[in-house]
Amino acid sequence: MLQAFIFDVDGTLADTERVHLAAFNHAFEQEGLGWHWDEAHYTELLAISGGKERMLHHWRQVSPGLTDIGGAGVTDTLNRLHEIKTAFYESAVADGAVTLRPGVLRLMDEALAAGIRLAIATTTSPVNIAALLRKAIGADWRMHFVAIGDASTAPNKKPHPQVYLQMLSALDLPAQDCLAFEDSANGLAAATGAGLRTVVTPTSFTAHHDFAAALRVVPDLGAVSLTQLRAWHGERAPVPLSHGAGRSAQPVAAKPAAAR
Ligand code: XBP
Ligand code: MG
Repeated sequence: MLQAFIFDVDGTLADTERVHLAAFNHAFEQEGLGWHWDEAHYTELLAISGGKERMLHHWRQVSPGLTDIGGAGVTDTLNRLHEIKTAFYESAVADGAVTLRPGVLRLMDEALAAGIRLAIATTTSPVNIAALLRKAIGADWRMHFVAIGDASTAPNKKPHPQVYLQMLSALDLPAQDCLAFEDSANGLAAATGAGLRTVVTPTSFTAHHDFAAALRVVPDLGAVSLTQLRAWHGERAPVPLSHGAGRSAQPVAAKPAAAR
């Protein structure tokens, strides 16, 4: 029986990557790196989950032998760049740069009213989640989610299933009683790797990805009802776990979702 929704953030709750891209380029310019990612390049770089990992991948692509910039080593430089990037992104989101995608808030409300619990499984940084949902839901946004798995709880980024396994553990539910929502191939692989049936809502950055393993692929959730999600969820047997996936989660303390 469908008991919980587990939402990805970037691309799923909101189409955020254009703002992430602007934030990365702002950090590169502020630090005088001479790097600039255009949308086509960023679309390719999104194959790497995690902003720091993405920048490290680019660094190794453009300057493989470079181990120091301005006296700071790779890790210190990436950490500083990511701090600048995250501050810019947080401020842009607080100023209304992104809104939730169609149907997301309505389905969250309908789910909570029907006793279906909510969790988040993302590779983005915690501050980015708070900025987006504080703006979209309000100061009490955290009360609506039983648990949140993010870059701070799951160091193994998507397509590794760790963050979804953590959420199943926090929800204390088997995968077959949950439904995941994703936007990308990495996210779909992570969710199905944890045994979750997954509804995919692609963005312009991920429309070309392979979503064959999805339960459904829809342009967005604007025309999707809770009744429809229940029917889709009931259509298919649980997804088989990927090899060893069942053993890789460290449980994350769950917080009770308050009534809305
Ligand atoms: C998408 C990501 C994140 C964002 C950038 O996360 O891969 O890395 O692109 O955010 P999701 P950070 O799992 O929500 O789709 O710079 O904080 O990583
Ligand atoms: Mg995503």
